[in-house]
Amino acid sequence: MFDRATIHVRGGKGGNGSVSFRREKHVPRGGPDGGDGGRGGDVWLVASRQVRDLSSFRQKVHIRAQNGEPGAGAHKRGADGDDVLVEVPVGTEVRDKKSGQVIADLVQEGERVLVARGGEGGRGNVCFVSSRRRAPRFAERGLPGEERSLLLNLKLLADVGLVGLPNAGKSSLLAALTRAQPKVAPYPFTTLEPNLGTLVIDERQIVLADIPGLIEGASAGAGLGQRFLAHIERTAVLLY
Ligand SMILES: Nc1nc2c(ncn2[C@@H]2O[C@H](COP(=O)(O)OP(=O)(O)OP(=O)(O)O)[C@@H](O)[C@H]2O)c(=O)[nH]1
Ligand SMILES: [Mg+2]
Repeated sequence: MFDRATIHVRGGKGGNGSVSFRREKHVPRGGPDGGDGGRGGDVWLVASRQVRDLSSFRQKVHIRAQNGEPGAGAHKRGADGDDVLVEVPVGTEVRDKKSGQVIADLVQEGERVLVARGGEGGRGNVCFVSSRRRAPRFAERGLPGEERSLLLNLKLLADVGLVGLPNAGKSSLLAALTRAQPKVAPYPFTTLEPNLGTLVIDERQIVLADIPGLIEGASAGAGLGQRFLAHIERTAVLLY
């Protein structure tokens, strides 16, 4: 199960402003008319139930939004770059890789977060006209988009977490209560990846999570512990 990934995101660059002067028949020296550049697109992450895990981010992934178009003559503003929506599984925690800070915890279907803002477009030369400078021969450049690396960490969303020593019968219980078919065997650490099962009681659905067995010191990394504790962090009930 791919429950961790690193991705690199970058907003689109803003389009450059235009340096342009009006050209018309019989008007020898037209005024400046260079338009502004468009904004670069933003990168968003959105939680989706269609995505089950982070395996689509297995390889180092670079995601960038579209650049803004440059401005043009006749006061034409460049088109804005398109935003990019990246689907991640519901339950994905998003951290800034450099600071380690949590940016978002996407626990609801459709919940989204802006992770890299596109750059502003540059202003065209029209904007730089003043009483002393009637014909500016310069315009602003578009700004680069925000750029950063993100750590994605998927934490399953279950109502009940089954915890216990290896070989205690957790997977057997999950198999007995739900239609899940986890591997059951008479030796410790049979379960290496979390299993989910759904129990239906009075039209209510309860999701049970079976995780690898825990031994003493799991929270400090003993056995397979630490890595899977995150998956039961958000359950309403822990069943021991
Ligand atoms: N006698 C008895 N054996 C059981 C019971 N429940 C499960 N077992 C047996 O205990 C063994 C381990 O069961 P699992 O369900 O794989 O245990 P687990 O807690 O998921 O183990 P790990 O995934 O390795 O942590 C299997 O051989 C099961 O058949 C029970 O209620 N009574
Ligand atoms: Mg098991």
